[in-house]
This record gives sequence, C-alpha cells and structure tokens, in this order.
Amino acid sequence: MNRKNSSRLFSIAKKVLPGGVNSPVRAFNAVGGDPLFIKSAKGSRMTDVDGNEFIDYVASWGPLIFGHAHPEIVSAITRQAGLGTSYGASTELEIQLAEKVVAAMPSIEVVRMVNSGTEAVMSALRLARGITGRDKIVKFEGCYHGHGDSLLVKAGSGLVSLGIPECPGIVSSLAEKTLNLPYNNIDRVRELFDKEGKEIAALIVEPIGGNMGVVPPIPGFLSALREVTEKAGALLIFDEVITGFRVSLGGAQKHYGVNPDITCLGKIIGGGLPVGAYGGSRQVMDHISPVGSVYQAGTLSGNPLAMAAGNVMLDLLSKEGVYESLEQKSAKLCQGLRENVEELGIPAQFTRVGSMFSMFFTDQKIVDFETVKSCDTEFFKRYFNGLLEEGVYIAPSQFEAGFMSAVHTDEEINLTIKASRKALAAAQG
Ligand code: KE4
Repeated sequence: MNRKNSSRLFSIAKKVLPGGVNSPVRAFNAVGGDPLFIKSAKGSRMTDVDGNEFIDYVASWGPLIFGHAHPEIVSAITRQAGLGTSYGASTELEIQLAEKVVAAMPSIEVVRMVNSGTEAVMSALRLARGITGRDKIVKFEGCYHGHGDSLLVKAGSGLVSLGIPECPGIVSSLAEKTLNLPYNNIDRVRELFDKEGKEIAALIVEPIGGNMGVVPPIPGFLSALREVTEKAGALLIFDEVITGFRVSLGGAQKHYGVNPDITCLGKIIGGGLPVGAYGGSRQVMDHISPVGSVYQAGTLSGNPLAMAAGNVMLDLLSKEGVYESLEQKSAKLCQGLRENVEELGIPAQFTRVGSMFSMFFTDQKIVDFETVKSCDTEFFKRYFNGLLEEGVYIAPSQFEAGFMSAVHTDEEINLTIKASRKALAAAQG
C-alpha cells in the first residue's frame, strides 16, 4: 500500500509536534510503521492522504457512533458556526444537551459540561475530595481515566501500549494517594476498604474496561463497588467517557442497573467535537462553584458548536431501534471473527458489550489487566498491518477497544470478516 504522503507528512510533523502527534496512541508505536494521515472521512470510511480508503472501527476512539460527517450533525455545526462559535456566555443549547443527559442517565440530576474526558474526571475527583475531605482515590490497573495527575498511576490505553509503567512528573505525595487494585477482584476491594475505607474519597472505575481492550465487569462486581463505597462513605465514580451512550442510552449504569454518585462523560455527547461532562445528584453537584465552593471552570465549556453537535447526536441515538441495530451489527462481526480464528486454530478470546468489542490473542480468559498482558502483541502487530493492507482500520494497539457504528453496512461487515481472515492467515506466517 502506498503511504508515501503519510510518511512525508509524519517527518514534517515530527519537527513541530512531540513524536509527530497530538496524542501518543496515534503514533503507531505499538504496530510499527508511520501513522496514517487522514484527509477525509464519511460514514464508516476514512481516506488517507495517499487516497487509501479504510473501513473504520476506531471511530475517533469512540465518539462517532453515527459515523463520520453525519449530514445532520454537519449541518447543525455549520448552522451554529454562522451564528458564532463561542460566546463565553450561556446559551439554550447547553440547557438542551444537559436535559437530554439528565433524561437518559439514571444517576444524573445535574451535569456540568467541560471540554474533555480528562477534565471531567479531574473535576469529579476534586469534587469527591471536596465533599468528603478525604485524599485517597481507588482505581483499577489497566483502566484509563485521562491524563490527570492522580490517574496516571498504572493506567491503561497509551501507557500500556507504549510500555510506560509509571509516568514521570507526577508529584509522589499525590501518586501515593492513588491506590490500584486488580479489575474484577471483589475480595481485594473489600480488603482495601476494610483497612482504609475511612480515608478514601472515591473509587473510580470504567464500568466496562475499555482501555486494556474491552474487559466487562464480572457479575456482581459493580454492585459490590456500590455497596462497599456506600458503607465507607466514599463516592463511587463511573467513568463513562467511553460507555456513556455507547452501550445503551443510559450508559453502563443503565445496562447493569448500578448507579454511581458521579458519572464522567465525553466522546459521544460531543458529536465529534471536544467535550466532557460530569454529573450526579443535585446534592452532590451543588458543591460545585458557583453554588458550592469546589471550583471548576472553562473558557469553552458548553460551547455552542459542541452543544449543537451533541444535541443532534443524542437525538439520533434516541430513535427507535438504534441500539438493537448496533447490537446486531456487532454480534455479526464478532461471530465472523470468531469463526476465522477457529478455522485457523489461532488462540483468541472475544469480549463485547453492545458495540464495543475486542479480540485478544491469548488462550487466557480475559478478566483483568494481568490476563490482558498475556496477549501476543507481536501477532497483533502483524494482524493490524495485514488488516490495513486489506482496507480495514482498527485501533493500533491490542489494548484499545473496537467500535461499531450505526452506519456500517452488512456488506462492509462481510468485507471486514473476509479481510480479517486473510490478515490472520498472513500473521500466522
Ligand atoms: P479525553 O481527555 O481523551 O477526552 O478523555 C480521557 C478518557 C477518560 N476516560 C476514559 C474511559 C477514556 O477512554 C478516555 C480517553 N480514551 C482514549 C483512548 N482509549 C483517548 C484516545 C487518546 O488518548 O488519544
């Protein structure tokens, strides 16, 4: 495949951007070769600067559940841009999006818009520490909650893809306040809370792990987290930046029937524009300035463009049959991929919740970060590059999620299954 222009641009980019990228996971470090530079995208397909076209399962790392350049989202953004891109003042648009979030997410009565998932999580942690007067935070190994200082401790996503065990620059006195546990291990949660529960401000969890590949919660895991945090007077934070509006209109909390104290959102609610949000009960959220004294602010928070795009996105998602269709498409793809590996005798594990899914090249059952780390990342690297040659684009790391959109066609899913079989066979060597 001709990737001349991508390589040319990458060498120029490296002169002015760290590693030639604005986010490490795009750099293709885990899969080799120069990253693709994208020229355009439409529906389920992206075209790079060399004219190569790909069926896309990255979806900008989750936001584009209705595909690229959806006409209704594009026209909402275009229309709003003509009315102004940012006022630094309130608009009706932000009320409309907040009302949609409140109506959909079972635990949210009040929500604050910010500009990224990282900002949502940082704010949620500050809020939990402000409410409880406690310092300690509990998270799970392999979960990624953005690049806020307290969370870059044994985190997933780019840190595990790039093999960065600990991120330099985090003040040690802060890092010590972050306690890590193995995902899905209820006994270890109970043990820690028995010992230190009174010092813990919050436990934050991806209710479905999405940053070590997709790792679903085992039955009872989320309800145990709810019970343990309740008992200790600690807040339960669901980081639903990926799962919110992805696995159901009410996110993972609706899907599993467990309500957190604070929910972090991002990605999908911005319709492809920069956005984040955090919300909870009025009692919790009224601690946030200007009502309460926990300060959090943002120049572009609730900006009209992202609100306009998010409003259309949530309207599209509220239509009858959307999640059923996502389920059917995702099940069809994963069934095809499973048949491929079975025919070829390749050890692989499959995980999926709705339209987020992973194929792990290991014979170990996937339950946590340790089991995920048993994957054959060299095999994944060959598979990734083989798929790319066949015109299919997945996340350039074994430790990321795959995303189906509402606009992938059956024909594209069949093409993907065929491409995957060829890439698997080639990867076997
Ligand atoms: P952002 O600050 O990147 O908008 O969101 C951070 C974040 C928070 N919580 C979860 C569960 C997330 O998955 C993320 C960001 N996800 C990564 C990919 N898994 C974004 C891709 C990137 O870092 O470029």
